[in-house]
Amino acid sequence: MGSTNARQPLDVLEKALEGGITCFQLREKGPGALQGQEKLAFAQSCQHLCKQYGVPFFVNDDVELAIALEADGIHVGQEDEEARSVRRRIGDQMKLGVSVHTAEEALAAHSAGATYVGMGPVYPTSTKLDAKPVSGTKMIATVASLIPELPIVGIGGITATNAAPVIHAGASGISVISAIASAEDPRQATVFLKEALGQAWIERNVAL
Ligand code: TZP
Ligand code: MG
Repeated sequence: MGSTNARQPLDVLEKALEGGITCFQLREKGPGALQGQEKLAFAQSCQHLCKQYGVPFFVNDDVELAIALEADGIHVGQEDEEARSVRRRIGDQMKLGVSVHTAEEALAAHSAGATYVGMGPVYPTSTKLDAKPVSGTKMIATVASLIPELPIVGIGGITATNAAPVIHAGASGISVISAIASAEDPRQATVFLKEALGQAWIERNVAL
């Protein structure tokens, strides 16, 4: 998150909601991350804001928190609780996102009950320090043709100027942190991202 916005995450979220994000994921981790009651209260504030805009609220990693808040979704990585076990705990209503990096992981996530998979980092990023090597869009294309019914969300270094190849490769959407959170104007940055995505969708449909 950029220095201007670092102390007002709820303000950034509200601007992003005004700009038209279609999903929000709470990813509270790293040095200085809120814990316990503070994390719970912050999560509730984010969820409340999302509800006002009718935007689904997801929790990253923390299955207990997602269940306690009756979140719309939970997202886990390969190093977190196993997707099949998460699906068992959350039932069939809550959405389940799983980060994958290979076709095998995507197939496993699909059969474990994932609603969608996250793939990346598509481009270089400094946001996630323990991110895997940059994957480009090729693996997205592979998974999209292997499991067409499984939505893919690209992540990592995505901006309004480089989002199109992610959609062209077969992703259903993109996920960003810095392109919105570090922007001078998070609302306008969201609008630009949506415009880029809209254009990419037109190009993809024309190419079909
Ligand atoms: N997983 C892979 S890259 C990444 C995550 C959570 C960080 C994406 O952040 P940014 O700022 O949009 O590159
Ligand atoms: Mg994780």
